[in-house]
Parts: sequence; C-alpha cells; structure tokens
Amino acid sequence: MAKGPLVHCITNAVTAPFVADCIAAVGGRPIMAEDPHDCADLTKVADGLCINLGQLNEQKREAILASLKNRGGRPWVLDPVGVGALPNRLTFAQQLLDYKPSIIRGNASEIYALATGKASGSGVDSTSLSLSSKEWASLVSSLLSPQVIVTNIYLTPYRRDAAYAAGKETFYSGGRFQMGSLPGFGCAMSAVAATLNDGKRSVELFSLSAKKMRSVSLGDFRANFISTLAREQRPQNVRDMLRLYFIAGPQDCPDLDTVLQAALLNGVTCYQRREKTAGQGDPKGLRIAQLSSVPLIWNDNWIEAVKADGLHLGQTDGDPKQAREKLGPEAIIGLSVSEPSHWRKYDPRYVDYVGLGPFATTQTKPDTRKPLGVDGIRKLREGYEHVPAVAIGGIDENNALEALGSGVDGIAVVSAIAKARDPALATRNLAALVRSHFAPKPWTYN
Ligand code: 3NM
Repeated sequence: MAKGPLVHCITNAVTAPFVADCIAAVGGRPIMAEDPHDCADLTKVADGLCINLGQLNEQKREAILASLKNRGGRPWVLDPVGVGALPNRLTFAQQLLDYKPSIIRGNASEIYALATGKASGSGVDSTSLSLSSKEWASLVSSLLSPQVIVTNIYLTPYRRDAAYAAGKETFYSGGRFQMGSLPGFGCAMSAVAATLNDGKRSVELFSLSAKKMRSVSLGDFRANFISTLAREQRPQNVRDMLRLYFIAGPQDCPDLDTVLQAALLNGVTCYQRREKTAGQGDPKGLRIAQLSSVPLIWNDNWIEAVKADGLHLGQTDGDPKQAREKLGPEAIIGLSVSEPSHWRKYDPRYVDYVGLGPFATTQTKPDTRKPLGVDGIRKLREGYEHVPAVAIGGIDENNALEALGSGVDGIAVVSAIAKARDPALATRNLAALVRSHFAPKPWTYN
C-alpha cells in the first residue's frame, strides 16, 4: 500500500536488500541511512527505527548512537545480531538497553546473552539452550522491554519462536527450514516489527507466511516469501486505513480545501474524493491530500484513481475485475454494499474492502435506503466478517461508538466533518472515539 510508515533501518549489508523488501511488503517505506549526520536528521522524521548490530563497526556505532539520542519518544527495535558469540557486540548491546528499546528481537543465543551477559552462541545462528519456559520468562522480563521476541527458542521437537508481550508468552511454529538456512529472516522480522510497531504481529506474520509456502525451493524462497508476506499483511493495513474514513467533494462544503487540510492534519486515516460533477480542477486541498501520508481514494473516477492510491466503486459504477486490471495489484479498491445481493459483485481478488450502509439516516446522499443500524450491519456482513469493512451514513460523534460496536473496522463520514462548525475539532473528537474503541487493553509485566 502507498504512503506507509517511513522506517529507518540500520542493518547489515548481507541482508539489507531483503530487509528493505520485507519492510515494503508490509506497507512501510524503508530508508537504510548509515551516516551519523543523516541518522540524527532522519530519526526526527521517521515513524519507525530498527537498530541491527550486524557488521558492526566504528561508524555504525556512531550512527546508532546518533539515531537513539535524537529519536525523541519514538519507539525503536533492537536486534542484537551475534551478541551470543561476540563479546564486543554484547557490551555495546547492553549499553543500548539504557535507551529502552520498545521491542527486542533475537534468537535464543542472542537473547540469553543479552539478559545474562554470558555468551552462548557459535555465530549469528541460534544454539539449542535447554531452559524451561519459566526460566525464559524470567530472563526476558529482566530486559524490561514491552515486547521481546525470541526466535528458535526451542529447536526440538520442532522449531518454535516465542513472543513475550503484555506479560504473556505466545509460541509460534517457527517456519520452514529455509528460514533457518538462509540469512536475513531474523533481521527482516525485526524490521517488520519496527514497521508495524508490533513484534508479536511480526513473528505471527512470519509464521503464517512460512506455512503458506510448503513447496518452495531454497533458491526461490526469499522472493516467494516477500510476496506471501505482502498478501498476509495487506488486509490489516486496509483495516487500519478504514478507521476514520473522510469522504467529501466540492458539493459538500464551500471551502473544501480548508476543511480537507483540517481533516488531514487532525486524524483521518483515509480520504475519498467524491465529486458529483466531474472535472472541478485540481484545488490546493487535493494536492495536499496527494502529498499527505493519508491514502487518497477516488470515487468512481478511474482516470484520477490511476494517479491516486485507489478507487471506490458503487454498485452501478463498473466492474471490480476491470478496475483491478486497470489499476494494478497495489491499488486499494472498495465496493459499496447495502443489501445481501450486492455481495455478488464482491471478489477478494479484486476488492480490498466494503462500505456498508447507510448506518443511520443521512441528508448527504438522498438515494440511500432504510437505515441498517447495528443489527442491520451485522446481518448484512454475515458470512463476510473477514472482509475489511467500514460503516457509512449518518455517523457523527453521537453514534460513532455505536456504529463501531457492529464490528466494522472503521467509520466513514461526510457531514460530521465537512459540515462541522470546527472541522479540526470534529476530526479530533471522532479520532479519539475511534482510538478508544480499538485501543489495546492495558498490561503489566508479572
Ligand atoms: N454512501 P454522511 S451513505 C456516500 O449508504 C454515502 O452507501 C452511503 O454521508 C451508503 O456522513 C453516504 O454525511 C453519505 O451521512 C454519508
């Protein structure tokens, strides 16, 4: 997907291209700067930071410290490559713990060394350690990081990875043998964790993707893995995009440019341009939308959609298959669904999400049907709960949480922002409601 998080990754040359491709596959934009001056500047604008100690040298140490000293409160991931075998790296990695990594990802030998100060590995690979689950939990909690991922924590009876997060341990089957034989999968898992700001999701994605690749040979494994990873993560990225979906065109408010700027700066996660009359020029606001990090989707305008991030189709707006062929695999394609028969046009190969509505009475689109409410949305979605979906129609600050209670991934609004007396405030209030609905439950370490 376009316009994902900018992820600064200091990593090793052996795996850098693969790591960069994996960041891109899950929707991020990789930047692998290593000059200490670049690192200091970059850390201020990057959304994610991954520090990997592979091929450590003097300049890299300086670059790493410049990044960490300038990162402000931004989360960062530590990948202590090779500390199980190399005392020099281990000392440095232990110093880096003072900068409080949000996520640490390493193999069993590396995490063991980092937590105990004792070397245990034979290289950058993992050595089998016969620690009990309880011993691991205690070692990991001494690192005081919100999430710790240990790959190859148990090599027998089969390879397993573990995530320690929210005071809990979760195991994942650790993928195909190729992931152990080819270098780069651990480094890539750390970088994906930095992109998604979630180590647990990263290890889960690697496990899911590897399971889908049973018959791939060693030589083709990396390339296939990148495609599989992208396919696995895409629906989640679409869901994140749907959280607060703003739709508007010149017909919805006299000063659309100003409203759009307010919406983009205050928390909308997607903007759909919906013009009742085509060809209304290229106003300033639209250019801002193109430049912003928020995806821009056109409603039924195939020509403009080519230059944007995607297209939304009503039931009478044309064929999703043709849209996919024309716009390509990266484009985000949405479809309106208001009654069960409308699912006939839905095909997961072509459509990324659906808009379900109207949720409540709306003045904005006069030809809508009877409002569906929570029960109607649930019923309409039966059998299609896995499809990313946004509720639309008559949603504002008063009923946003009710609409989200129907199980959708987000809310789409026109008038709640476009006609608000203070569009910036209305956006902030709606964004806060959406965040409160999707906020992870609080947790503490045992
Ligand atoms: N589609 P407001 S309702 C564009 O039910 C649109 O498919 C709908 O505007 C549908 O947020 C709608 O101002 C208008 O109610 C939503």
